[in-house]
Amino acid sequence: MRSIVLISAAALLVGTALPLAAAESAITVSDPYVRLLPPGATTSAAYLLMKNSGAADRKLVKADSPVAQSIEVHEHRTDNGVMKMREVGSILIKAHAQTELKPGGYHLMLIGVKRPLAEGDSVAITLTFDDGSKQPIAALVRKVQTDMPAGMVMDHGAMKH
Ligand SMILES: [Cu+2]
Repeated sequence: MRSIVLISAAALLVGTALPLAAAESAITVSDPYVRLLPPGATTSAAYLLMKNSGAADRKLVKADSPVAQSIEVHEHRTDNGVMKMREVGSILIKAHAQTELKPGGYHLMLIGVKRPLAEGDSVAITLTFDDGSKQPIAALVRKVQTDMPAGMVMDHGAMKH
């Protein structure tokens, strides 16, 4: 009987701990990757898919990486046929929905990349959400197929922030 009592005590502990753990991990990140840039480039972009399994809307407010001096949360938008990008304060991931960061849309701008990034390299990025929770991810460097002309990509990389 004693062991049964212990088991139910343990179950109780797990039961109380789970809601907290779930609150921390309502956002699931999948397929994070960083755009491969030509040698010498020090600005790149990271893309990923965020799924919110929680009941509350969540916002991505910040990202950091040891390989970049800073990371800005950006959005690409086409205004009158001209593609522009701007810094946005946050990216919304609605409750029970998902938000994709992808070429031509939202992205994380890696500024001041400190070392050359080769295809297949893993880039550590820490995401911070509006509830204060943080999530470390590992983004693989990969070639990104794009419809943008090469000049546009170069402009993007050279853009002053
Ligand atoms: Cu950008």
